Amino acid sequence: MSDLQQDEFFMRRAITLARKAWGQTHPNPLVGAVIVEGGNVVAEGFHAQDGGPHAERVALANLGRAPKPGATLYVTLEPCSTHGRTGACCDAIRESGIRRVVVGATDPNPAHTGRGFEVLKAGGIDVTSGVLATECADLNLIFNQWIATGGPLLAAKVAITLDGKIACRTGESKWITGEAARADVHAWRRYFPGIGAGAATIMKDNPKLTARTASGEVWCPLRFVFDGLLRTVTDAHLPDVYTDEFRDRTIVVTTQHGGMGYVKKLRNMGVQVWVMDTPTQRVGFADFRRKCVEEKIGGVYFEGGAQLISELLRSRQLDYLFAYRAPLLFADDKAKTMFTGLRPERIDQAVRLSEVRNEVFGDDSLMRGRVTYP
Ligand code: AOF
Ligand code: ZN
Repeated sequence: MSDLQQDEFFMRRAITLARKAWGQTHPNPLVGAVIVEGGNVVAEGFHAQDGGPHAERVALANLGRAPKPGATLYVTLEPCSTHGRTGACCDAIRESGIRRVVVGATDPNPAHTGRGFEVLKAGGIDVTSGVLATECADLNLIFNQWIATGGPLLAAKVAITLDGKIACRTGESKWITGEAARADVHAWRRYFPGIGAGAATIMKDNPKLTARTASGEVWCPLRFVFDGLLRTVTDAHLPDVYTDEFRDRTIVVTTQHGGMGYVKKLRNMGVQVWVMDTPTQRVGFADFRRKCVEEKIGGVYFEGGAQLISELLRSRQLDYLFAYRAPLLFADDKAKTMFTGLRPERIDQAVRLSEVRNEVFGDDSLMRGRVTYP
């Protein structure tokens, strides 16, 4: 193995470790670290939760002795150089006597960016940065957004045919994508603090909006129901998200036009309601974003339907898109289309994804990336 191959090999292990805290560190990042001596991993660590010890310190503690001369620390994120809720990792590394550090992504936190490298180098440590940097940064879609903008990552998931359809002309939509793609959706549901769906989707599908984790347990994120007029609430019927065991994790986002009687009814049942002050009968996503900032909600994963997600796009509030595409063609202009409402006349007026990642799930493929507006 060349030196670069060796660095990438151990960085991959650090990435795997970072993922162990998938969805559990917000608003802090996922970070993994390994200590290598003589070509062998001798200690590992990851950042398990917000406010907890950092990955580098966990790995050093797990080693339980001084690193041997020639030891290398691999870490997916630039070590912190300030004393936050925990001491600066750069200090811990310098004190440990480790002489070589290999880093994945640069920390986008303005308090840290680039400083960690300087501090380590000033301490006589040999620093290699940027190893699998894209993969390491990709661990932290939400943290990267929150630390740079102070706001949440509003993301949407769509499952479409090759011609961009989400249902046949009859409305049949189950299932466009296969099982492997749907399992990946569950993993992303676990990553995001909140899931969002519109009133139409709640009424049509009565979804649970929970995630099945790899170990088979059920995880319930915050579940946002966007329902400006409270159409999902009637005297006769209520969807499962308002009545199940996780109903205190459901937040109905509505307007003052929604009928205060039903707001009270929901609150009495233990469901949370955000009444947004708006002149229209629909919830504005810029207002929703501001409310997420207030409530410190780092990201929301919108799952439908087409109208809600198109509106997010039209209002330029969609930050990230997960597009699963199945090898199907409906070739029917009466089949339901995912995105509507924009009218580009030239290609350069189109919405485009950047930082694109392509992944394969059986015969389906996922293209995901940051939404950039013309
Ligand atoms: C690291 N290793 O494992 C993590 C880092 O409030 P604190 O003390 O947890 O500090 C949070 C900041 O530290 C966070 O914004 C990010 O810049 C960095 N996170 N750094 O060296 C880690 N979790
Ligand atoms: Zn740190």
